Amino acid sequence: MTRPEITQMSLTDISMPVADADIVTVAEPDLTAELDDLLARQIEAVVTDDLLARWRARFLAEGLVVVSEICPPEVMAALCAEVERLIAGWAVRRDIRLPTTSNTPRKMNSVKRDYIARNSALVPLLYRSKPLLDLATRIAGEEVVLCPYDDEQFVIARLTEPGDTHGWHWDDYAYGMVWVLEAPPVEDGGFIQCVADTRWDKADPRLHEILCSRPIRSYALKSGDIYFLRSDTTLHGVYPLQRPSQRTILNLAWASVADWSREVVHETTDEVYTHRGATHVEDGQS
Ligand SMILES: O=C(O)CCC(=O)C(=O)O
Ligand SMILES: [Fe+2]
Repeated sequence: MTRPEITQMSLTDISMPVADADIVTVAEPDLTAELDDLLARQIEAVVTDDLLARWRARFLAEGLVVVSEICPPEVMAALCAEVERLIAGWAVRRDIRLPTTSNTPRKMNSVKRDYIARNSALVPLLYRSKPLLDLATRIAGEEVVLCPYDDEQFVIARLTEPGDTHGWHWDDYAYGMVWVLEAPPVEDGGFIQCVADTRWDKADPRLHEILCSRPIRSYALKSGDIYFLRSDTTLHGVYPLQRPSQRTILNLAWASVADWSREVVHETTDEVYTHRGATHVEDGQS
């Protein structure tokens, strides 16, 4: 059996607009195979048993592990171009505070899941990519599956202004793979911070108590880095930008099998990524 030919040209084709198509119908089998093949080959080449053991130990200890090596450069380049196009077309400005996380702020431009799913083939393909889910499963030590709640599956966020931040929070579902497409120098802020092994009580989040009782780890990531996060039990937030700059991420949110049988109330995502309180930037159409 021969492998599909992999070219920059066909990756560019993956990132063509697919207006008003559903993600189930946009994934051309050969493009799915091409992306999966690229990722599988890269992962096989870089993730030795020894590296996997180190990633897993760090993930268990810190709730976050940086896994940037898994992405071939041509996939990262195609993804950056794709996210740029999605932001230009569908980014919406958010500036809100959320009571369920002790009123921490969300000040950012974001593209919500529906707009991404309707206008991108590449992002939904990445989200469902078997080699990525398999790797996540090996790091987590349990099966990592798609998120049962569509709106939380993937999101794009860009910080640009001084004070822009994705404030301290937990996510509703167990796992996230965050693709840091652009990161400012650490002196400008915009770095991710975590408090491992913490629990979210939505009725009484006691954020400051948790911050004061546990060590906070900060990660100076650079453009092109990727991290895997235990997002439901790792308190996390992005340090506010200190000056005009640009930090852009794509978050792929996955679930545990247990998440599928849990009752989850989604008020945080609904508040951040639905239209309430949103103002448009650029040529946003939402
Ligand atoms: O921007 C980041 O690095 C984190 C994103 C995040 O926590 C989220 O989208 O829920
Ligand atoms: Fe998060």
